[in-house]
Amino acid sequence: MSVDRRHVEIAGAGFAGLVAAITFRKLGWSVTLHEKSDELRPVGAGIFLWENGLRILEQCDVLEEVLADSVTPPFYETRVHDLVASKEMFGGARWRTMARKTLHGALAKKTLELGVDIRTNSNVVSAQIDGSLTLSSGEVRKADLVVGADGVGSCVRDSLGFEYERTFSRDGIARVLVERDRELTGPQWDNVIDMWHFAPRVMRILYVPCNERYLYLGLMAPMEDEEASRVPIVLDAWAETFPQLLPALKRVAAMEYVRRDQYQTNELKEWTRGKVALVGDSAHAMCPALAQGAGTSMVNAYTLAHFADRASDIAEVLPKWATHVRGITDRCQSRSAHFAATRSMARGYQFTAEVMETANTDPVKLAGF
Ligand code: FAD
Ligand code: 5PR
Repeated sequence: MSVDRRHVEIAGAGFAGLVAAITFRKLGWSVTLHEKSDELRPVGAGIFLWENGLRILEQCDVLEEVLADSVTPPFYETRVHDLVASKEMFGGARWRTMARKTLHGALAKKTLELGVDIRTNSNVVSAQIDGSLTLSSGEVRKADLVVGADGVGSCVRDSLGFEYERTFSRDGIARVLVERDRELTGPQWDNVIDMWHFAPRVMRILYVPCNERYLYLGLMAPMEDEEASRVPIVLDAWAETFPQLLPALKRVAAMEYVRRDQYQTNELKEWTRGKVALVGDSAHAMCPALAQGAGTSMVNAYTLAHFADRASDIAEVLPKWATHVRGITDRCQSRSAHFAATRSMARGYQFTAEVMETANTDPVKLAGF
């Protein structure tokens, strides 16, 4: 049995915090994970993972479990005004679609198995560069390293005054998980279908099979289109543009609570300060166009743990880690922002080798092995 050597305090049990907790624990650290909610639960609907994220699942020993409850659709199809613009298979590269609870559930279970000290209802209010965390209860927790994985509204980040630039794009998206319907079966409904309409108004639905049971739907429209932005959704407006999806849209219209987000990009000058490191959306919230929000979060959490574990001086290694990994994240973030701003994913065949750089990154190599 490994002796607990060093101690890490992690704020936030999203994908970044869970992967950080698992990786540090596997390296023999003692780990406390703070989650402000009353239980570990996922936010959001469905998710794509690519080679980079799937490798992380391998490293966390949860790949089999996630594969059993996810799919690789035959094609990633793009349609404009109901005409097929492209059908992509990413040159055989691995990709997978799933419900977010499949991924979050597998990671959460693993943190428990590994003996991570998980504290729910634990609200982090600030961090200090000497490696301590302050909770809303007033308790101060000391560690060799503090990880701010507390998402886009990060208290760890804001309490330390990290500077960042936040940009919103013009579109918003409602993302839901609905039961699959017998009316939407047959081979064509097994594809991811990204359906764009530009006239008479801009409306898009990203249709994503997650497994036998669930569909992930993203309903996108400009923020200024009041009717198309309304939640619960206005069924007539969506069904007029997407009549073929009527059975699924009826299910969406019947949902009482539907969350809608505006696309945003946060660019930080630094990701680290003293013995504090930010990972995931707290450091690099990005537009979802390349479906890499979660992938980059998990990769950065994993590489952080390995850099910290190898270092004798944590404060000294953190900026080196950030410099080493962030180029690839920054490029993904700016490409995603560009696709969101120009809506140019609609042209089809946008997943070039350059654009797929992040998706195809091997995190194990990136961590320096
Ligand atoms: P988060 O997942 O936001 O996790 C942060 C965690 O920290 C949460 O559990 C939160 O409760 C906790 N927390 C926050 N503040 C505190 C505090 N002060 N103290 C303690 N705990 C705290 N990407 C996709 O690829 N596909 C999608 O379908 C998709 N859907 C999304 C839907 C929503 C609603 C959101 C917000 C994002 C979505 N994204 C999606 C983006 C992607 O999910 C994120 O990039 C990824 O989840 C980031 O992970 P994270 O761990 O950094 O942050
Ligand atoms: N791809 C994915 C996605 O969830 C969204 C987008 C692209 C997987 C929206 O959430 O461009 O809006 C997108």
